[in-house]
Amino acid sequence: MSDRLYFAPNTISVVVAIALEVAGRDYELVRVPIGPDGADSPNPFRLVPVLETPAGSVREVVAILNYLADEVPAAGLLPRAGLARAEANQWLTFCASSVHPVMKLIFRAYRYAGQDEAAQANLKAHVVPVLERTFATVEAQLEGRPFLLGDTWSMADAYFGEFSAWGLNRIGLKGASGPNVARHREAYLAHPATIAAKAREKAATEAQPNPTPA
Ligand SMILES: N[C@@H](CCC(=O)N[C@@H](CS)C(=O)NCC(=O)O)C(=O)O
Repeated sequence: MSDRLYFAPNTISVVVAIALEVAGRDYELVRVPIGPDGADSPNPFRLVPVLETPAGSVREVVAILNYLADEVPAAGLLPRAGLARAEANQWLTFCASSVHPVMKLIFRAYRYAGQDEAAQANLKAHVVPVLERTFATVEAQLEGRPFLLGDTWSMADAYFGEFSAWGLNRIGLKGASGPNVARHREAYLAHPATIAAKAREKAATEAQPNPTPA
């Protein structure tokens, strides 16, 4: 039995697909509804990603990446142990707690500010500077280093790389054009696993035009 990744197009589930590509795992993509329409999502929180493996299900990007890193240590998804692993988790958690939920305040502003457009605009105006600070943190971290952990690529680079693309293309953050962040994002987008995962997601999205309640 192969892994099954419950995904939605253009969401953070692509980062788990990238990890599966790097790890060389055999996986199937199952498109599911998310958000308010996701009543039938396999995840009670109606979120993607969810990874179903022969050993059981895992959700939350940080947990899934740690699981895969331990299952396939030779793939180098994350440093194996010790301070280096802790440092990788520090950046994964930064993405999961300081970047993603803050971006969500913009993408799903109606959820946090109601339907009033002026209230949503006010929320967004306050959120953008908070996000700019997170991008400034990464810009500084990448000074003189190709990757977040230094000379060694890890899944933290893919995770932030996807948010970096969102920051540029969906939000228009100034910090997304910082030289270090821009160079890092280009490397992320050119990585063979990123290209493979995005191509598979596109094909699966076209093959499953209607999300399948699981
Ligand atoms: N903390 C979760 C967040 C997952 C998440 O928010 N996924 C988004 C897609 S990028 C989603 O499913 N959104 C649906 C919603 O917020 O209703 C994780 O890291 O896996």
